[in-house]
Amino acid sequence: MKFIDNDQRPMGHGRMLRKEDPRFVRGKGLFVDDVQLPGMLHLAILRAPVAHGRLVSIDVTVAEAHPKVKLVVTGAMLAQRKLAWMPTLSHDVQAVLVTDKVRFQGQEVAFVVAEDRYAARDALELIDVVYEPLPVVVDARAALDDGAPVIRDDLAGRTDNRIFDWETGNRAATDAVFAAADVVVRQDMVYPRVHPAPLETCAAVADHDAVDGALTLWCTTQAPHAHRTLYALIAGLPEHQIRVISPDIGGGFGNKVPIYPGYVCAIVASMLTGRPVKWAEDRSENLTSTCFARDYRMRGEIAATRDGRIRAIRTDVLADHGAFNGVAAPSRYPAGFFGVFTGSYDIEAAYASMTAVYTNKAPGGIAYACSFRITEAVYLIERLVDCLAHELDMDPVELRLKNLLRPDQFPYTTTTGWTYDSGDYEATLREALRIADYAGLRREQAEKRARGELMGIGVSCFTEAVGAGPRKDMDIAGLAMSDGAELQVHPTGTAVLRVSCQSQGQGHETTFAQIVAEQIGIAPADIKVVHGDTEHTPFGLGTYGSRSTSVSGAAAVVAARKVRDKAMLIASAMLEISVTDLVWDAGRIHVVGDPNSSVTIQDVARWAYGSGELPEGVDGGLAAQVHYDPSSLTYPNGAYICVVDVDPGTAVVTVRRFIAVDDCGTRINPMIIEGQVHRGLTDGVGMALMEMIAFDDDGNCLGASLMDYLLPSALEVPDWETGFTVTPSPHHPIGAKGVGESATVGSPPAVVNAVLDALRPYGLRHIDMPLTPSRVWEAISSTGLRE
Ligand code: PCD
Repeated sequence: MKFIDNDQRPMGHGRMLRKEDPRFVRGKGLFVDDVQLPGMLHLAILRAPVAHGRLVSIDVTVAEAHPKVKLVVTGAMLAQRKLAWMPTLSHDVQAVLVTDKVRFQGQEVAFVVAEDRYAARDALELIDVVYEPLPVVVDARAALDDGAPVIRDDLAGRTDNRIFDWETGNRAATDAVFAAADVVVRQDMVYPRVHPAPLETCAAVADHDAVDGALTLWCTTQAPHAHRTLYALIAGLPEHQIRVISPDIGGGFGNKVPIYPGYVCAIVASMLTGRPVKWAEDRSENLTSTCFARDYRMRGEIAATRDGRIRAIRTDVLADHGAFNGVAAPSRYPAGFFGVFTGSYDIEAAYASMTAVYTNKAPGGIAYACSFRITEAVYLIERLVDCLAHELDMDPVELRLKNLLRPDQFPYTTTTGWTYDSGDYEATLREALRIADYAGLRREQAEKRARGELMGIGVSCFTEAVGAGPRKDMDIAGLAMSDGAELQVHPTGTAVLRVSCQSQGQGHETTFAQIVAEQIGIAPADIKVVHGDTEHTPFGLGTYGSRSTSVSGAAAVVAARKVRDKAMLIASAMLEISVTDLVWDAGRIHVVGDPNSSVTIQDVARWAYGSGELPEGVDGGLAAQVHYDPSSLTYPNGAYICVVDVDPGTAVVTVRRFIAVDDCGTRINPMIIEGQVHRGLTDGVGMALMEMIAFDDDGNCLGASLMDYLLPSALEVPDWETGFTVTPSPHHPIGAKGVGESATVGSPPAVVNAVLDALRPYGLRHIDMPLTPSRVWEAISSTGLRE
């Protein structure tokens, strides 16, 4: 059953070229910034130069006098309309425009609406603002100091910067295992603040029709339906009068999940001017003011027996959420899915505690290419396992093999309460070892070490938790995380599938057509997938946390199966035989034992809309609609091996090879999966070696452009070597699990483990990401072992 790939199948799942690519490669996509409406105005936002400062005065008279300026709006003006603050996705509020004080550099202070983008930007310079600087807090630890300036004094009764305290697992049981353990290893580590940095920045075009009261919003959102509901709540507009259109999206990566002030400003501007208004960020605005990710300081501890049996894990985390808690995570999970920090191992006891704080940084904690904080959790455990291997002087693969969950343990409930659906972790790891020729790599390393060369091999085994989520447990802003799908087969036998998820480049127009094709035998080319328009799709929570395949994909399967069931009934009337005497065979329905007596799904469709007789109780037409509530999450897993060379003269790390074996259950389109994995691995190498959004003591963002914030390009990454195992999810209707973020989640620890393995001769156990040449150089120098 394993290692089977449906490469060559013409009809359903398989390696099919992407239906959306002909328009993308010809530059014919429609992105928000391509939307041009008659009479459209342009909006630009004035952003705060200081990170913390009281707003003393703001004078917009000169800007208003600019000949091309139509409107200038300040926080005070929004406050009059009760629009100065908006809810975030995590039960906090965020300023749309500053009314009282600035809380991070780049925060929205005022906006200008003008006839063109350049005039709007020019007029920003004409606004005169006086700030009274306040002491700045950029360090999460300092935010907890007694007497630290209170950043969120807008919240009634606030006397400190603590957002929440959270814990999971059993503290006493974990402490007891630690107290009795043979070996305990402790390691502090930082997962630095990084930014999703999608190719397309955030943008919106708002068009409010004052006559009929309807609002159309073209918007870079990963969750059009959820956004519509929130706009209804924020702006007090009737929800049925709001249409959110998320056209082609140039990458989301979690960056386009929250509602940003710019979107709200565009809506307000259109309402006030009576004209369509476009707002589009530039790169620096995107990097400095939209949601960042990670920024966790973790103290990790792992307890084991002397022979390498992992028994317990314990961690304490300080989470920096920036000035507004903009985290996108299901309500009951303020720390996202960090609770899955026991990873791929059978661990007796675990305990995590976390404190989240406000700092003078842009709002944060977005699920950037991870299912809500699982990236941090995977990094923690995978680094700790390597630290333990270091301590025990054991091969990191051998240590993992000793502790990985066994196939017969599934479904497996972790000590922190997460039930993994399926997996064969050892098979996945063994496949990676085979592709890598692990033994050969270790031999090569030994030879190189003898010559003073620094080669490292790093391993990581990860478990993701995707497909949020069951409505009994998971909601965002009160909206349960289930998804809709509607499938309509036309009289001529082509079909339209309408889904609530939202592609940002993943290829849903292809894979969702394949999902349906596999079920009803209509070719993917004849199935159109409609998404990203609240007027034309069923309600659902959108695309992030790799949830589309697990939730919307399941909805599509169930809708298709309903259509198939109805087609069988109609076929029984057409063939004048009982439905129990019919068999379904990939789009053809025939009489048992008589393949020649058959009708196709296309024949059935024509009949369904025609005047032919239908069975008792069956109505005309061929369509179905479903709202799918997943019973649980799906848990993809993977085993990654990274090979690096560290230049002893410059401390530059080169990733020479990277082997990624992923198990996402049933594979719909292997080509798309490989693309997803390649992308995620590039992300992972970037975070491990290059990316970090840093701040100086005054709260100036030091990563405000792509000159300063380094993103990896093809030059920094090797040719990826991918493999797979297939362990279907038992509760997903086709056994598929998500895969979109797996590689981003699983790869950073493999890279860091590889670098530390290369530096073994120096006795180093840990260096914090990003492993830039200067950091690696400093670490090597600190050992005193280099002359
Ligand atoms: N698949 C297949 N098979 C399987 C699975 C899957 O084939 N088994 C495929 C599908 O269909 C799609 C893809 O693959 O197409 C993916 O999927 P998934 O995993 O389900 O996911 P989704 O939901 O769809 O998506 C989402 C993700 C995320 S989340 C992210 S970050 C990223 C990824 O996705 N993003 C992006 N990827 C991508 N790609 C691109 N191109 N772009 C983008 O933006 Mo978050 O939370 O948001 O942070």
